[in-house]
Amino acid sequence: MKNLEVAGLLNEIADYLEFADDTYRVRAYRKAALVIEGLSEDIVQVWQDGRLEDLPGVGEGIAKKIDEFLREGRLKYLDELKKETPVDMEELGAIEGIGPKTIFKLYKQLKVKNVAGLEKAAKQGKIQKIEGLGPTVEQNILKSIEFARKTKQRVPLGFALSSAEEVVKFLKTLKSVDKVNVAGSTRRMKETIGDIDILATSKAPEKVVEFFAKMPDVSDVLAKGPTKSSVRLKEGIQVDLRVLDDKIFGAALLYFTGNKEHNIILRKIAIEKGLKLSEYGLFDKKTDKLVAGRTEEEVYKKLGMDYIEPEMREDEGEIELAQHHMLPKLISYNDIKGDLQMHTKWSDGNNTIEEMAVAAKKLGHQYICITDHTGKLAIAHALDEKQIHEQRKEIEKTNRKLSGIKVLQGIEVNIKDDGTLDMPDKVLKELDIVVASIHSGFKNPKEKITRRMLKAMENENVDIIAHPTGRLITKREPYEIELDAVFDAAKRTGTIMEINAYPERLDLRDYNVRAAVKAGVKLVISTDAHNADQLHFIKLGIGTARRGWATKNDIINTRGLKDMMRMLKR
Ligand code: DGT
Ligand code: CA
Ligand code: CA
Ligand code: ZN
Repeated sequence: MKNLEVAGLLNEIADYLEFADDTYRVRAYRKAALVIEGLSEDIVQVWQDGRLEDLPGVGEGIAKKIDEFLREGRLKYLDELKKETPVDMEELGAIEGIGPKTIFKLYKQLKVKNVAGLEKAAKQGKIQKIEGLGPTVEQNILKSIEFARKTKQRVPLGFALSSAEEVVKFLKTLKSVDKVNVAGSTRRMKETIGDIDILATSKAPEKVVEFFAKMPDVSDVLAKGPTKSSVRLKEGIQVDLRVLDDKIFGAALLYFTGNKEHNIILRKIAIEKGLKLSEYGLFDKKTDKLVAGRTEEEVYKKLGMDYIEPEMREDEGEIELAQHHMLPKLISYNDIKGDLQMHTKWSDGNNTIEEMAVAAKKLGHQYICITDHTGKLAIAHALDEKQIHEQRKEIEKTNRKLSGIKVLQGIEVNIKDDGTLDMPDKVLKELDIVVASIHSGFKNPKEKITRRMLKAMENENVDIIAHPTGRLITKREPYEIELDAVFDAAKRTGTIMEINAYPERLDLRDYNVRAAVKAGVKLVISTDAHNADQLHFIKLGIGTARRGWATKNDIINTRGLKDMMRMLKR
């Protein structure tokens, strides 16, 4: 449905109208946006029937703009508003905690036009003097600017990984390429990526480098030599390629996978054994003879330790475990049997239940759980009790129609300010799985958020806590929460903690997973997919679980349906 898109468009117009100081029209656009956001039928249908003006709050002027947008996919009026506005709304809008009203105020009183101006005004203590803002807002603005700056240069793994996979696929089409492998932080599945590192083997390296630099996605060639090259892709991320001899591929892969600290320790261990380790191989120090290099496994073996999975190579104690043959056996990328959080057209998703089920089956899943939003959450189309019953019928119909995949009915229910849920227990009881999460009050003090969470976990109907820290990788810090207490409660109450695989979330994150595993908490890896293509995100969650040293046994959705259900509270 295009409802959210149209509502977004009207809100964007309202944002810009704040600058015209036209409160009447700002209100009109916001009201219309709210109506369309909450509409239960498709706005395109309303438009095609010529019923736009029947909607409350939609007059002739707004109807015309919606019409133009749905016909042309753009709106001249908005383009003009953007051109006339003296401030960089896009840049300023990305700073968490200030909305269009504040931006307008700051422009009017302090002539703030962009983030640089905003920072200057905050540092000079000018923002706290503005009515309605104050010192806390000023401090938060400075923190948000810092956060935006810190995270801007790095790309979330989800985006980098698909770019890296594209490059690998492209290079494999060239005949003279033998092996291609992703290295660096992307191979370690780190949550953000500085640049993508790729290694290839070939007898004709120059040909490979040439081919690489001419990929259709390349915007700039930053460097090019006989065996290596760096390019910038159109999406903005840098890719480094090195072409090597097959004899030393393992040693090079080990070196360029990193991380640096892990490498340094390996080199020290090599020296203690009278060897020398580099990107060119493992050599005997006296004779300079190559001892190992073709595979990573043989290098680790000659260094006297077990093979260490890339996701663990962070100098977090993994080397010692490998030396004592005590490494955990990590969950593997094909261990997952189902996905327990996703949204459909019933709330803010883009596909039907059946479409999600068919796509999940193609991925090899045996079951999925539909968890559309419910209650009074500020998200469009949150389901009410009646709609939950209607959805049940559709799920049953889908289950009768499809074989090889079982669809469960769940919901994502909001944990309210006082820790109660915004759906009564008698409704929750009837669902297969209940996923609860915090979507409001992110700035509450630590004790309060922790208390809210614990209270929700005490509810016997709550099976899973979704995205437990609320962070968005490049946008929002996690809310403050006492995770140790949460994990204790998870164990005590049998509540499952989610590793949300959505690229912006990865929440729990790697070291939180490790703490949860250590505390004996059971986990689930779910995609939170909002359309069928996003079911692929599961691998990002698995990568995060592996970085947290989780084994198959720690993750409930590595089990078949019956066994998985038995892991839930009820
Ligand atoms: P990134 O790109 O910031 O997300 O992180 P990485 O880990 O991909 O780092 P990058 O691209 O600078 O280098 C790739 C790998 O190459 C790195 O993980 C380890 C290795 N490496 C790079 N520079 C050095 C170094 O100075 N010493 C050692 N021992 N290894 C290095
Ligand atoms: Ca890198
Ligand atoms: Ca690099
Ligand atoms: Zn959510």
